[in-house]
Amino acid sequence: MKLLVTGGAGFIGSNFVHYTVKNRPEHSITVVDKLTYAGNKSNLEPVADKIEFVQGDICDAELMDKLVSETDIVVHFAAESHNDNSLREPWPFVETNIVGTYTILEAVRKHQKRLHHISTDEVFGDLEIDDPNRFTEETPYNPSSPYSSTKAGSDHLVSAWIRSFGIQATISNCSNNYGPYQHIEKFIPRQITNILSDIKPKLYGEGLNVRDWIHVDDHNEAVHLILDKGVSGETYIIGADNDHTNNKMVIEMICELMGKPKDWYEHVTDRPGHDMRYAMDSSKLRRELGWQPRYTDNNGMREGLKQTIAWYEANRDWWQTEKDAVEAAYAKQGQ
Ligand code: NAD
Ligand code: TDX
Repeated sequence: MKLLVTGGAGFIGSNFVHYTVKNRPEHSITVVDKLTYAGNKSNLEPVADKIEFVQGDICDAELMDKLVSETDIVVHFAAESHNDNSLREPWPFVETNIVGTYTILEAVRKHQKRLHHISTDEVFGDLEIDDPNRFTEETPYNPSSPYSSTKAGSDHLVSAWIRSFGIQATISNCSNNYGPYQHIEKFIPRQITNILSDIKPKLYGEGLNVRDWIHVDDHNEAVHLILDKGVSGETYIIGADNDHTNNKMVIEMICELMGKPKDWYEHVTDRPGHDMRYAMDSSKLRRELGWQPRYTDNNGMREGLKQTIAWYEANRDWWQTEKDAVEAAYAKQGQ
């Protein structure tokens, strides 16, 4: 199959490309990526001779028309993805996440290709800390931030194009990912690179917020199962059942794994509108497609974090030049 991977120079997209080249060599890959601050062509360096790379914007209708016409399946990762940035400047989120997805949908409709749309658990809003419920494919949408509302909008567009125009498409909503190549503005790599820079990790508010942390390879394996066996028109929830780990516990685990006292961190200003708890019920994906994550529970997360820490230690050149600017932007907000 020919895959067109949007956003393939970003965190999850580049891991998807590496994973596919290694484990699914039957696929050929074209990556289209605008190379925003979050995209880095060097993320694809190890597989550069095995893929085609096009620098371009998913909002460019002419380009997307051409690229989609030449592929079998579009795997759509490209997005503005960071909540804190969406609170500082929402417009790029509206443009890329909504207009970009619309542009892809129109090309998919015209050329009768297939689409897999990558989305997030954040479209469902949040749960109270003691709420035993988990998000399922039937949970109503209730997004909180400019980021999550534009992702919700993009999901609705995909559903409407399936129903109104009969396009072949699937959607997946995944929880928080971690692993190599994640931008250092995000929670886990920010704390790892803080410690490597002798800066104390920064915990928003009390740090009781819960995320269902999933290793990026487990997410990408699920995406491949959906490409192989997913039913058009269906949505699949992806989560690792790690939903008892709050941010404070994650920082303590990172401190411990990096040889610092467990409490070597500081509390900083909380995120406005900060979602409290996400929890995912991925039983449909497990039951219908046979998905089984490898990095489950706290032991799995410790193992995944150890590998991730080792990657940031070994790849200082990848993040060092951006560290001061990222921290300066956070410092302006007291974070
Ligand atoms: P990322 O910010 O690391 O990467 C996004 C990539 O998209 C970058 O390479 C960037 O250059 C590219 N891009 C942005 N705007 C573009 C445009 N207009 N045209 C072409 N390329 C553009 O994001 P990520 O964390 O890898 O997330 C990938 C996808 O997964 C997103 O759709 C996100 O909503 C979703 N998701 C992320 C997580 C997570 O924890 N990171 C969890 C669930 C879902
Ligand atoms: O320095 C920090 N300290 C802190 O306590 C940062 C950067 C974050 N946090 C908190 C906020 C969140 O509760 O950690 C948690 C995780 O924060 P992020 O890494 O910014 O992720 P989140 O906002 O939960 O969203 C992520 O998961 C869902 C991705 O960025 C999204 O793209 C994805 O859709």
